[in-house]
Amino acid sequence: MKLCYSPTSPFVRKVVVSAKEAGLFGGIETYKGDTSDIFKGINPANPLGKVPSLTLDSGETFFDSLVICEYLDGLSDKVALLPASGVERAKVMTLHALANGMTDAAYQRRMDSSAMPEGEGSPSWNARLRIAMETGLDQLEKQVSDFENDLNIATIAVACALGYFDFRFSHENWREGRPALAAWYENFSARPSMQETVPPEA
Ligand SMILES: N[C@@H](CCC(=O)N[C@@H](CS)C(=O)NCC(=O)O)C(=O)O
Repeated sequence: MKLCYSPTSPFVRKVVVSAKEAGLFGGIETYKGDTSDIFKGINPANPLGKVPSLTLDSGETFFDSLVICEYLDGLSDKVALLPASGVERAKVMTLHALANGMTDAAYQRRMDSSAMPEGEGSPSWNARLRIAMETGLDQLEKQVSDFENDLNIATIAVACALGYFDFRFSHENWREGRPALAAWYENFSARPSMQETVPPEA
């Protein structure tokens, strides 16, 4: 299996943490996306141009990050990243959607303010995305006691979202006023899978 990745992508990090927790990372080869032309995107294996994607030895390619995590989960009996069905599955998927949406908002803000040509960013859209990040954080603070002991695709996604906020938006100090979430993250981010995937300095 080959994973197209970027060392700073929170979506890639979610896949790599999941693969490590599932005991599968040793069987995955990685290669970097091509960042030379932002208009083509960074990953030719995905028509959307995004990382991550996972290509099997048969040539079959999967994306996006949730699809890859679900596929890996099915290969491993070390952990259960997703409940099989029913309300429990829908709850985990919803928490994952919240964390992924917050990550996406943060990533879009970052691209809007830093990667676009000078003067092309939109302050109003950036402000809208910041609100999604903040209300998402407030929701997680309320909900953390429901998931604090879980290791699954949702808690991995929450940790990768918070790690990305630290990486790109540390000046906005998401921990302020959210002590329960901060304490949970402190504990979760000590896991070897998280420590081994900390993004490099920008
Ligand atoms: N929904 C996708 C999001 C992936 C994504 O946005 N990846 C970013 C890196 S963090 C990317 O490849 N951006 C390059 C581009 O859009 O050109 C997933 O979960 O895999």
